[in-house]
Amino acid sequence: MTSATTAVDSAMARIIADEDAHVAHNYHPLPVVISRGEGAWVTDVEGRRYLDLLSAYSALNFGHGHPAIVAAAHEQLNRLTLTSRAYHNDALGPFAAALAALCGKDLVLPMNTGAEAVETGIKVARAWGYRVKGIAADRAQVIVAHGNFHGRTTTIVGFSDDPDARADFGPFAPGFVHVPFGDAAAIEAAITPETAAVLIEPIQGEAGVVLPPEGYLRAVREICTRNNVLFIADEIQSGLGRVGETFACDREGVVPDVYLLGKALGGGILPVSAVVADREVLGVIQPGEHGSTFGGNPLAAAVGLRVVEMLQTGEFQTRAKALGEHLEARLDALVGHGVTAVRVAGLWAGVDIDPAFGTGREIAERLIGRGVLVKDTHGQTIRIAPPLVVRATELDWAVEQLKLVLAP
Ligand code: IF1
Repeated sequence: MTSATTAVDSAMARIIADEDAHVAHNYHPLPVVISRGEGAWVTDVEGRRYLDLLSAYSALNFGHGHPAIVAAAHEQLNRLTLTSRAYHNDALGPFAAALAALCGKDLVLPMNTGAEAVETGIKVARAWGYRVKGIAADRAQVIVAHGNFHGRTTTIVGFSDDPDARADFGPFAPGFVHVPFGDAAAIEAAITPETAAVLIEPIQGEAGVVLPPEGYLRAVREICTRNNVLFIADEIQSGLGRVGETFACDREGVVPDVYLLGKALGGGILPVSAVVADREVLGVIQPGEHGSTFGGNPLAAAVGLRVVEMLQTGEFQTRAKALGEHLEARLDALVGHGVTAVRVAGLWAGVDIDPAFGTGREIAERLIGRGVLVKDTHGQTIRIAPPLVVRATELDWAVEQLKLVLAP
């Protein structure tokens, strides 16, 4: 080890020690300190480059520092960043109009984080249940799926079935009914006159990129329509090009009553989320009944508008579909060679590691040494979600690195 390397390593160690000393330990980060990002690549404090196959859990669909998004942010940053919704501003309307059109809906309720969009969606569904469907006060039920991940607020973790997400955070809100993910008949059986909505991820992300059986989303759509129940699709991670379509629901030609959007809607620059639905649903919310200091701020709206404009062409969706097929073929070749199963939707893959070759975390750590960033989830699975600007040759190289670290 040269003195220069020692010095540099100690610089990295100092940064990690600082973070360790001053930041709450609510994460266990992988041992890499990133200081720059461009496109699908990031660079650490020692100048080493990594292909980013996590994309901040799909918040970086357009890559690090996409020039068109950065330009939109700079223009707005130098003009007006925040007004609150106490006043109008000249950025929110155009953003909401474009996003509503992208979704084929009437109205947008802008928020900031994904969890806020989920919480807002639950409030809207309950208000619709009472004011439109006629459910008795405080009796509304929302059907959710086992294995769900919708965020970290106490309401949301209250209907999670992940012990790590809910331990010692109770008491929890009532009004949620669990069914197995992928089982439409179970949803039908769980519906009562007090059911206001079904809330599901069209593809379960945290669970390990779990795809439902073909036809599931169509069945959920039909069951919700027939029972006058809102179909709320949490597309916060699966939406906005990730799965080779604008939304994961598009894979089955299904339009939910409510879209929950976030992550990539902020262009990888700032938190932007939204609840998008027709007037008959979102119109139940009256002035003063819901809000957020930053929700719909001009900077978020300018970035969000640019993101929507980039999705309107369909180029990112087409690219993700084609590259996803390319990626799937290469990952499938690893099955039986350190990999036990692969699940792919567009440029989003869950790869289950054979325990004989290591845990998901161990594989992620080995990949860091080869310049590839992934994230493990639930023990044996690694998630692969590159920015949609990634190149086929970069995917080939990354899968080759995975093959090399899968040594028994
Ligand atoms: C963490 C997981 C992914 C989401 C869906 C809502 C939200 C998320 C489908 C809430 C957020 C993030 C949160 C982050 C890690 C990451 C994650 F591992 F936690 F589950 F992506 F799979 N709906 N997912 O995936 O959005 O409030 O975070 O903006 O909490 O560790 P948020």
